[in-house]
This record gives sequence, C-alpha cells and structure tokens, in this order.
Amino acid sequence: MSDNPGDDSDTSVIVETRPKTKRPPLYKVLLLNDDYTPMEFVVHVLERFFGMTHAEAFEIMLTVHKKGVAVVGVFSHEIAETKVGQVMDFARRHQHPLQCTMEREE
Ligand code: NFA
Repeated sequence: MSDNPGDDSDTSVIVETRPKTKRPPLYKVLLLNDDYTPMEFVVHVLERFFGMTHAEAFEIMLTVHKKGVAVVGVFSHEIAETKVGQVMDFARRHQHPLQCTMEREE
C-alpha cells in the first residue's frame, strides 16, 4: 500500500474465479437385440434390474427388438458397471445370449 501520488503499486486486479467442480461423467447402459433371448425374459430383466413397470419394460424391450439397441438407463460409472454385471450374469445363468453394455455419455 502507498499514499504517494502516482504510485499505482496497490492497483488491485481481481481475477474472477469460477469454481471448476466438474461433474463426474455419466454412462448409458445399453441393451442389445439378439434372435434367441425370449421377450418375456428381457421384460423381466428390465423390471428386476432397472425398476421399470411391466408396461415400461415391455415398451423398451420392443424398442430393442425393433431397432437393435436402446438405452435402458443412465448412471454413474460404478452403478452402470454393476447393472451391466447383474444383467450379464443373470442372462448367462439362464443360458440366454442377451448382451448389455455401457457407454460414456457426451
Ligand atoms: N429378439 C428377441 C426375440 O425375438 C427378443 C429380444 C428383445 C432379445 C430385446 C433381446 C433384446 N425373441
């Protein structure tokens, strides 16, 4: 600080600080169509692991069946991995080729 005229040594420059708290990335969980997994099994998977009603599950199952793939939920990395693991394990135990994957959201 200075009281001398012409001394600009205490000129304050305040740089705006933006709190850069980046949100953690989200992951889409995808269900893929195949020719063998029974429709009722897929509906059951969507009810059981994704908390859908029967009507919601049936609609998403039909979307996967017709379009080949659908997003069945969006989660943190850890939750998405858990869901994929649960679905893949359940399908394998029932000897169905149903595939479930995850993909980072843009
Ligand atoms: N395409 C399967 C059938 O016709 C049904 C299915 C739907 C499988 C969605 C996988 C995912 N039995």
